[in-house]
Parts: sequence; C-alpha cells; structure tokens
Amino acid sequence: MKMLAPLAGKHNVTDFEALRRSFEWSQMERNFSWFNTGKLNAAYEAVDRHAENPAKADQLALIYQDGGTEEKWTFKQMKERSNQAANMLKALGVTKGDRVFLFMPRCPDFYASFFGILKNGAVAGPLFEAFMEQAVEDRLKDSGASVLITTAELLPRVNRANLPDLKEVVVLGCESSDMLHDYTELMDKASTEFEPVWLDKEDGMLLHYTSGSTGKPKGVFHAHRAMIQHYATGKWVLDLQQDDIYWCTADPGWVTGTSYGIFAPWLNGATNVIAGGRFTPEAWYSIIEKHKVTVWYTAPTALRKLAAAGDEVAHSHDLSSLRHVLSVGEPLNPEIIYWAEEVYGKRIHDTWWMTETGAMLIVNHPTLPIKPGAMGKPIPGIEAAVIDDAGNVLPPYTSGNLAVKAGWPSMMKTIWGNQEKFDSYFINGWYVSGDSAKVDEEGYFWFEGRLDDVINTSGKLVGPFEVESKLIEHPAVTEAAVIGKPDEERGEIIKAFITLDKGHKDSVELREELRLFIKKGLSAHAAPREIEIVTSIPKTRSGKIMRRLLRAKELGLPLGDTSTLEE
Ligand code: 6R9
Repeated sequence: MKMLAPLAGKHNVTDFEALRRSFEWSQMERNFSWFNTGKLNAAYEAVDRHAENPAKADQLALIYQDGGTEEKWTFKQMKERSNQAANMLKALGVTKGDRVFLFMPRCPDFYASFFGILKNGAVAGPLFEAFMEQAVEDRLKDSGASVLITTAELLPRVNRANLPDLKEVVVLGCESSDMLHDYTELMDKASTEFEPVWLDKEDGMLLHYTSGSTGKPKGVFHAHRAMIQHYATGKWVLDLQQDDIYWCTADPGWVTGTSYGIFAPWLNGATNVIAGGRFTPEAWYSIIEKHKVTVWYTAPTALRKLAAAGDEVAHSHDLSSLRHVLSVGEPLNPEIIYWAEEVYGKRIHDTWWMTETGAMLIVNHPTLPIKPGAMGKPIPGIEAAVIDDAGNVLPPYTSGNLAVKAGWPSMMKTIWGNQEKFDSYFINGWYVSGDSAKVDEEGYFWFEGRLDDVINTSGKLVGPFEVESKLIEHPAVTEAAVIGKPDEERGEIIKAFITLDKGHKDSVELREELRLFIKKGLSAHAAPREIEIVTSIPKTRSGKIMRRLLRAKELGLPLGDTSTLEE
C-alpha cells in the first residue's frame, strides 16, 4: 500500500494524535463570545464579530463571480447588508423559531438573507435552485415555512395555493403586488443597524432536507451549537488561516454549501469565494487562477470531470496559489488522488460526514499521511467505530455499520416533525450512519457503500421513493422501482424499472417524456438516465419493492435471499 506523506508547511494543528487524546469540545467554546455572555448567534460570530474588529472590518469576506459578473463585500458590508435583510424580515413579522426558506441561485444576496434570517433567531431553509414544483412544495409544506425569499425566475415553481402556512413571499427582480414583496425595495429602505436576537446553543438554526430510502425527504434540523464544530473543522481540517482565499464549490442547497460554504470559512475569518453559473473546467480553473484560491473544497464528481477534461486545460492555468485541496460527498477514487498529485502538484484530502452529522467527522487532516482509498481518521472529540446490528464494536478489517458515539456539537437536533425517525438512527448510544465501512489496524476508515437504497449520483443523494412516487403520477406508469447503477463519472446513475398502464406502449418518445416529467416535477439530477419497461416489479410479501433484487439482476450478481419475495 502506497502511503502519501502529509501536507508540507505550517498548520493550525500539527499533532492530531495528541489533540485527540486530550481534547474536549468545551475547550472550543472559549473562542466564542458566549463563553462570557452565555448567549450566542451564529450570524454574529461569523460576520458581526469580524466587522466590529478594526483589523478585519475591511478585509474581503465575499468574492462573488458568475461569468463576467463580479462583486466583492468586506466583513463590514456583509454585516450591513445582512442587517438590512434582518430588518426586512422583522418588518414582515419573522420571529424566533420561524422557518424562512431561500430559493434562489447563489448570489451575494443569498448570503445576506441567510444571515438576516439567523439574526432574527429564525431557522434558514436553503433550497437547490434546480428544484421543481413538487420538490419545492414538499419541503415548504413539511417545514411549515412562513416566509420565502426567491427570484422572479424561480417564482413560477412555487404553488402558493397548496401552501397555507406560507404568509409572505419576497421576490428579487420582481415588482411588488398584492401577493408579493419586492426584495430590492424592502432592502433599500431597511436600516443597516440591527441587534441580533440572542439565543441559546440549542436554538434552531438550519433545516436541510435529505433523501431517505422510504418516504418524502426528511428535514434535518440543526441548532446554533453546530457552529462550534464548523469552526473547529474549518481550522483543523480545512486549515483555514486569516489570509486564506477559500473556495467551496458546493451549492448551499446541500449541507456542504452551508457548513463549509458559509460557517467554517466566515467563523474563521477567511475570504470566501462564491462561484455562480455552470460548471466547466475552464470556468473553474479561471476562478482559482483569478482569485488566487489557496484552500479548495470540492467533490469527486467534479474532480472526475476535471480529470476527464484532460491535463492541458489544467496546465493552461496558473494554479500555484493552491495550498490545500479537499473532497467530500462520495468515495474518492485513488486514481483521482494520483492524478491530482501529478497535474496540480497537490494531494486531495478526503473528508466523510453527512447532512445529519452537520460537520466533518472522519478526515484526512493536513498532517496525516494519506492512504489513497481511505477516508482518514476521526477528528478530535469524535469516537467512530464499525459496529454490528446489535451495537457491538467489530474488530479491524470486519465490515459493518459505520457508527459514531452520539454527542458532538454539530449533531442534528432532530428530524423536523418526526422524532421517531430521529430515534431510529441510534443503537446503544451510537449514531448509525447507513454506510458500511471497515477500519484498519492503524485506525483509518475505509468506505464500502450505502446499506440502504439511497442513490448517490454526482454527489447528490436521491431517495428512490421520491422518484418512484413521481413516476407513477404519470398516466402511462402503473408501478415503478428505482435503483442506482454504477457509473464511471457520476458514481451512480438512476435507473427506473416501470410497468405500463393499459393502452400505453414502450417508445423512445415515452421514455424521453418520463425523463422530462421527473426533470420538471422534481429536479434534473433525479431524472432516470435509463428506463426499462418490465411486466412486474419484484416485491416482498408485505408489498415493499425489492430494489436489492433489481440491482443484483442489473449487475449480474447473485440474487441473495429471495424468501420474502412475493410469488
Ligand atoms: C456531506 C454529505 C452523506 C452520504 C454518506 C456517504 C456519502 C459522504 C463521503 C461519502 C464516501 C466520502 N459520503 N462523504 N462516501 N466517501 N468521503 O455528503 O452529506 O449529502 O447527507 O451525504 O454521502 O454515503 O452517508 P449527504
């Protein structure tokens, strides 16, 4: 096994093994104002604290780039702009605990609004810009959101008739009417002064919807205490220092785009690059070159596309500013690590965590030698293990449930409106991730796969149930089953098996129509790339779709236990 030496240079923490032995989370809290006051607000810690520090006020907080559009905000401007958003929301009646959703593309006002929500003590719910009507409705409805901030372009996907809790809609790029508020008008008249609502560690901050194998997406609810771990991992793992130019490529509709696209960089006072627009290797390398990005947090699916684009594109840009590169969301192929070392002169550091865990848990930190293919080791303050279904810790090299001892700061508070679901994550005090893994004798963790049916396509989790439910809304479809099929570039693609209603025949047009139906109803990334018409869907006697069987058949693997299969 080839081991790659640790990252050279000076780091925030050099001896993780020693830190792991002595660390307790309460030590971290001393870095925040609430250690003295007892009250906190993550927006204050991420923005206002720096704006009030003369040495930092005029440092760039945000560099926004979308094609030819560029905007830069200092910490002082960030504070003023988010105060305006906070005043706007307060005038609309937003109070502590309300759910306020953001459905807009990445742009500076997204971030101002995000902190404006938090400053009111309300809970922010960011949605992917790519979501279509059904996906938007499910999330707004489940959360009982009372206010939505969106854009004129996305507004047609919001069906207010089905959303009785939604009181106010603020629209960027649209004039006010009886039903709508004009974002620009309200912001312009709002004061730049605002006293944040002071909160407790347990008060709600963020609601991220994530896919499960059954039922609609679940609302993972995070509290303000999560910031302790965003701050710590930003320092230890991203290795953020005051003069870093940091770029996290994730959309804030995904947890990586909030924990590491908002909190970690700004809590650590770094300059945060926000890139809008479409992905192209050319555009991405230009961003690194132009803004002299030093720390870059991205995902395997993007790295695989960059590798596929060829070495010349990379070599035609000056990427020498890069100091530290990291990845999350899917297994990081060893080939990609070797490729990056050759082409960028940088190793990619893998990190493992989930929406539910709120922040990184198992990582290749800067001073740990990398074993390509392994996710690394638990951060200080985290005890991880591989356990069996009864909660017993398994010896090295044995496959089992990847689990983490409950009780870390960024652990979700609950599943919104579903305490039972939340409780079902735990065995004997262990949080059970749904991933299977092995640990080696040196304590490195090796990812094996998901234990449920959740599909990971280009780093986005898609619940098969959600796609199946949508498919059967189409008049041609009687039943549907959806699986993930391995794919070189995307990790997995979505394949749908369907049975047709009487009077409908298989055709290229019909399949295309079904793909579009999902694209328009849910989102582009949920649309099946392959559709197969079958005469029946395998089910258990209790009526559950046996996706495992379809997957085994598709991949030519043994069918395994079929005892519960219905005749
Ligand atoms: C942050 C995030 C979580 C699931 C997780 C696992 C997969 C994440 C990974 C990884 C292999 C890694 N995953 N990081 N698999 N290696 N380094 O991705 O959150 O969208 O909730 O996904 O993603 O299966 O359980 P989320």
